[in-house]
Amino acid sequence: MFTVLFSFFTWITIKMSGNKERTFIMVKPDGVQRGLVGEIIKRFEAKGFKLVGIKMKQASEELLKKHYEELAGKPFFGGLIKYMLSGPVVPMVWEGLNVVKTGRVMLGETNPADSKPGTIRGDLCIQVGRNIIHGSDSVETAKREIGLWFEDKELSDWAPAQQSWVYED
Ligand code: IDP
Ligand code: MG
Repeated sequence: MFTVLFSFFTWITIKMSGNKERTFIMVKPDGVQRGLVGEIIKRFEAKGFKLVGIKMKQASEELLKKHYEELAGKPFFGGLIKYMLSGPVVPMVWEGLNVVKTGRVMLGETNPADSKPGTIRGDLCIQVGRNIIHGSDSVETAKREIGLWFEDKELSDWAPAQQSWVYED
């Protein structure tokens, strides 16, 4: 009996923690300037993901260099930092089952020219240096990026009324 109950609760916990995966999504300065914040939020909302954090912010050079630290050696790094400093960004945290991987699929490829129609980059932008949106590439990266851009108290843990209509159980 104990084993059955234990397995059941472990199963429930695993299922729920899957639905609680989080990713860091950010509308870049060109997305903000082009009035695409609403369009981007709309796609994540309509998919069924849950918004748990959002703000508008003029990022500092220090924050952006940390955010993109693994690209520091690339020839486009200077231009990337300048682009990201060129105006406010809209950082967000979205939650849901496989949201990191699915979020990347929704974004499309890094280069909009390689992105399929139906994806955000495939539909809404043209060049790699103006690709309007950032999305974490792994669960580990997402944790690091969320920690860089948000304090814990800025994230809301809430239960959407639609939850049981989005997930099977
Ligand atoms: P990702 O945003 O799809 O994860 P990354 O390889 O992590 O792509 O690169 C981060 C960002 O750096 C890209 O979104 C894009 O803004 C910029 N970037 C990447 N490659 C190039 C390039 O070849 N030229 C200019 N900018 C680039
Ligand atoms: Mg990346």
